[in-house]
Amino acid sequence: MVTTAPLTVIGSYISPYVRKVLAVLEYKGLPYAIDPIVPFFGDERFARLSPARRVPVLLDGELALADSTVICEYLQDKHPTPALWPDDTVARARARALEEYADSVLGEVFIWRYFNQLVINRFVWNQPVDEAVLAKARDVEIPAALDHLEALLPADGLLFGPLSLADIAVATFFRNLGFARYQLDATRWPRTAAFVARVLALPCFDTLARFEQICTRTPIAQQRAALIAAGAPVSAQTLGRADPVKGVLSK
Ligand SMILES: N[C@@H](CCC(=O)N[C@@H](CS)C(=O)NCC(=O)O)C(=O)O
Repeated sequence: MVTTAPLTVIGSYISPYVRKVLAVLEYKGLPYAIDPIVPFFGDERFARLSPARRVPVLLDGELALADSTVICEYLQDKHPTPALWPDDTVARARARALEEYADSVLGEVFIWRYFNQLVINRFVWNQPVDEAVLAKARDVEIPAALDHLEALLPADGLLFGPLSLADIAVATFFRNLGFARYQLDATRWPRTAAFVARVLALPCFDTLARFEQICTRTPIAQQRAALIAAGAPVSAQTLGRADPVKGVLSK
């Protein structure tokens, strides 16, 4: 369905950073519209809103914000409950550190080294897989990140009691590993596997899964129409363009 709402998110359901913002909007019960453009397919108006040409962008009236953490902090400031951070100062600092780790390290390794080779290079740029980059990510870099998480993640429940942005930021990246058919070895990383399954099963993520699946099965040019037909809250306006362009920070 085509919809209008006070808040609009620009960016595809497939992006882990967009998913992080959508999960926060769902968790906080805030209505939104989405312009589900695949990164690299933003037009010149998009480039003015997001100088790095990256998604997500949040539009709230005259305000345009790029960067998922900045957006989530804004939503938290404007709509404080339910809170995205623990109350305790030390726990809050730990949560922020883990959220930053997820955005930077999991983003770099899971997305730019692994998902990029298998999905983006193939479906956006029509390029062959760089087997050396893929093998290093699969055999060295992803296992190192998983070892790190395995030591931090709880055996039960969530990281800091109630759901926090740290839980959301970690879990979102695993969805993309799944899209790239990475099999997480639950015997080697049992806490991580169970934690990710618990968080992704929460309603704020689960609601998005149907629309993500549509995107994974639909050619980029037809995704918007397919999402409208499936009832996704798609914005009336799009800042999409037909052909991809590399962003400022693209690898
Ligand atoms: N720090 C940014 C990272 C966003 C990001 O890397 N988005 C990717 C999509 S998953 C993107 O737009 N890539 C296109 C590009 O870099 O050209 C955030 O948290 O929003």
